[in-house]
Amino acid sequence: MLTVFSANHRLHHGTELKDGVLKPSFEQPSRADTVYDRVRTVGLGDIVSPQAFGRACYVKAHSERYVHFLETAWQQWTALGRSHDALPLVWPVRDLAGERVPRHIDGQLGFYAMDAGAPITATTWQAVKTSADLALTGLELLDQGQQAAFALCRPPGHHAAREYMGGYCYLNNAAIAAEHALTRGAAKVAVLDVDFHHGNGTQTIFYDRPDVLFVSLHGEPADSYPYFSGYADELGAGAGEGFNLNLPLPKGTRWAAYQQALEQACARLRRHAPEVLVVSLGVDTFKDDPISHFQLDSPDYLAMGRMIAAVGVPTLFVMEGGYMVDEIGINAVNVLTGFEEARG
Ligand code: Q9C
Ligand code: ZN
Repeated sequence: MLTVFSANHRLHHGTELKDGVLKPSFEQPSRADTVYDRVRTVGLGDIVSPQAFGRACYVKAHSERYVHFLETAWQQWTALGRSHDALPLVWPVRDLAGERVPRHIDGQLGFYAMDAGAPITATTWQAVKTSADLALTGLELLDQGQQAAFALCRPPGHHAAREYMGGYCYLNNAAIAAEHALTRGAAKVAVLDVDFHHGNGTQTIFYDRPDVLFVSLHGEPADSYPYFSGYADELGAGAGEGFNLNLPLPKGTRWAAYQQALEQACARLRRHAPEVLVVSLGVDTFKDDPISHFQLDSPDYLAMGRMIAAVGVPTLFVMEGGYMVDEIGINAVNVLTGFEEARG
């Protein structure tokens, strides 16, 4: 399996609020470098560099004004003499309208963010667009006849929606790749999200559409970030009703229960019969993950890869979360080697 990678991910390293204190983010550069090292150690396959696609591809999944905001936020922030990470402080919740875009950068940050978990630094945009380019390049490898590809994306993407960032995510790499598959002629696409956190961004981008099925396994929202989405009764809307499947799982979920839910997910994916499967590959379901509470162990990821292979569709893996840096490489690459073993 080919891996798409760029060192540009190192241009993004920000801070986050943890227990009320601003600290270096869990979403740090060593994550992608550790996965890269593991890809090389096991000899997964060649590593290729991304092509530059540009905003025409990004705005299939996002609005023009949001992409423009991401491009210009740092310049607007520093124009006020600020030099630390740009973070939002105020949001248009419930009865605060939130329809007009504020002129002030502090207002724009709240308008275009779901939380304070996506800091913007001087070089964040360069890393963000390269991350989307990795996913787009991976999709084109499938288009050229590869059975599978791995986009080693960083920053991750699945919390980013059409017009907002959050949860370490800016552009939704998986959604951008799914849209690109449609552009390239696929009629039906599916996204399987195995990150510990609900892929709220991907869900909302495709919520009212039947052409992109979204299936997610995640910690139940009553206990787990992003708290406000991921319930089992979110089924899709309008023409998209029945094309959104959430499988929330309780705290402490182990492989036996996870496997059952994944089998249900795979059955739904087979019934959709997509021409391309995009997997939002987060390994923050690992037992020692510092911000999550599932109990998967390293060998379980091999089994996960075998089950995904049995869906039998050309598959693009897109890296999402996973914060136990010591084992993120083993776990992520186990999914890929499990997949390769099963495909033969
Ligand atoms: N104590 C991804 O895995 N912070 N994003 C949650 C919980 C946000 C995770 C804090 C976690 C975002 C891509
Ligand atoms: Zn996650």
